[in-house]
Amino acid sequence: MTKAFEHAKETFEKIGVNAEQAIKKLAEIPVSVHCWQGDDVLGFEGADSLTGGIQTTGNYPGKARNFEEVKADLKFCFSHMPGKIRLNVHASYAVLGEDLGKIDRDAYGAKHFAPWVEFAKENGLDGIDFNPTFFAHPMMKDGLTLSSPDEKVRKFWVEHGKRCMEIAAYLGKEFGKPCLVNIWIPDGFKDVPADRLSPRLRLKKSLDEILENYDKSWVIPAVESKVFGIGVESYTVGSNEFYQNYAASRGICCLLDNGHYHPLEYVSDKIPALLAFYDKVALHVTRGVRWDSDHVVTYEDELKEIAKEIVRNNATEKVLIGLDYFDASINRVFAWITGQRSMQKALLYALLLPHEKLTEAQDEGNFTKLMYLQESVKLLPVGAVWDEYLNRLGMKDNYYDDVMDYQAKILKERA
Ligand code: RNT
Ligand code: ZN
Repeated sequence: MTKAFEHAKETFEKIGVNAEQAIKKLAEIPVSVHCWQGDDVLGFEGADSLTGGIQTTGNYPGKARNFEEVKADLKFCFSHMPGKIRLNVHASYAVLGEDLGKIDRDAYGAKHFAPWVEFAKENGLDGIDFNPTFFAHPMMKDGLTLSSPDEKVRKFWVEHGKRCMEIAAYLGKEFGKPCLVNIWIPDGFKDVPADRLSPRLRLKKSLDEILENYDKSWVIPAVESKVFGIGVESYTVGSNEFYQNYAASRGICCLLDNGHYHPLEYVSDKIPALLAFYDKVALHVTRGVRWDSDHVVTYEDELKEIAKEIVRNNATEKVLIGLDYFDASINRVFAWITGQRSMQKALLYALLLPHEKLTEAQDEGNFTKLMYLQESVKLLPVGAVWDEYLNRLGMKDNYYDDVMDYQAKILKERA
C-alpha cells in the first residue's frame, strides 16, 4: 500500500467514504467492451466500407484484418483493462469458416459464434453481449431495413433479427448470464419524407416478429434510438419516442447511446428518468463531439455524471454499461483501452463521492452547502485510489509504453 493511498484513504474517511469498499465495488461492475473498435467496424464478411449513417475517420496503420488479429489485439487490451469485462459482439463478426460467401445474415447460427465463446472463456470474461448487424449490407434498400416497404427486404432483416435472438440465447446460456441483444437500425431519410408514420408502423411490426418467441431467461432485448446519421439527416425511423414507447409497451429495455441525442440533452439525466419505470437500462457509452462522432471515451464531465447516476441510484446491476466508439485516427488498441479505463475511472470517482451528504443538503434545500460540497469533492485524491486499484490488479497507470511496444512488434507488421 502506498503512502499516497494511505493518505487518500484518510481523506475519504473524513467525508464518510470508504475507499477500500469503493475499490471492491469497482472491480465488480461489468463493462461490455465492443469488438468493433479494432477494425473500424468492418467485421469478417469481407466488407471494405461502412454504410448506414456511421463512419470511422482516419487511417492509422495497424488495423486488425481478421479474427486472429482482432483476438490478439483484444487479448492485449484485456491485460490492460481493469475490472470485470464482458465482450460485445456484432453479428457481422461471425466466424463463418466454410460458410463464408455461402450463407447470409438470415442464416447465421450459434456455431458461427462458438469461437468467440471459446475466446471469451479463455480470457476469463464475464459474458458476451450481442448485436444484429442491420447495416453495411446489400439488402439495405434505399437506406431501409426493418422498416422497408419491400416485403422481401423487411423479411430478410426480420429473419436476421430472429437468428440473432437464438444466437443470444446460446451466448447467455454458455456464460450462465443473460445476453443483452441490442437492436439498432440505420433506417431513415436524407430529406423530408412524405410519410413518417408507415415506416414506424412497419418497424413496430418487424420488431414484434423478431420478439415473437425468444428465450426470456437468457436474452435481454434492447432498442437503441438515434436522432440522425450521415446521409440520414431529416428523419430517423427508430427515434427516441418511438423506441421508448415500444420498449415500455413490450416490456423490453431501452439502450441509450449518449451520442444519439441533441447536444444539450444528457443521457445522465435520462438514466434516472428511465430507472423510475424500467428494471434495466442499457448504455452505449461514447463521446460525441458536436454530434454522434463516436470519439474515444475520455474522463470528462458527462461521463462522470453518467457514472454518478449509476452509482448513487444503486443501479450497478440495473444499468448495463457497454462501450461504443470507433476511432481510426490514433492507435486503435490505445483507443480501446483508453475508453474502458475512462469508464472505470468515472465509476471510481462516483464510488468515492459522499452521496448521502450531498443528497441531505439537497433535501434540506441548502443549495449553498450543496454547491460548496459539490465543488470541494472535485479535487479529492481519486488518482491515488486509482493507482492502488491498478497496483492490486498488477497493472500500471502507464499503458502507453506497452501499447507502443505492441505497435512496434505486432501492429507494424500489418499492411
Ligand atoms: C450507431 C449506433 C450503433 C453502432 C454499433 C456499431 O449510431 O451507435 O450502436 O455504433 O452498433
Ligand atoms: Zn450505439
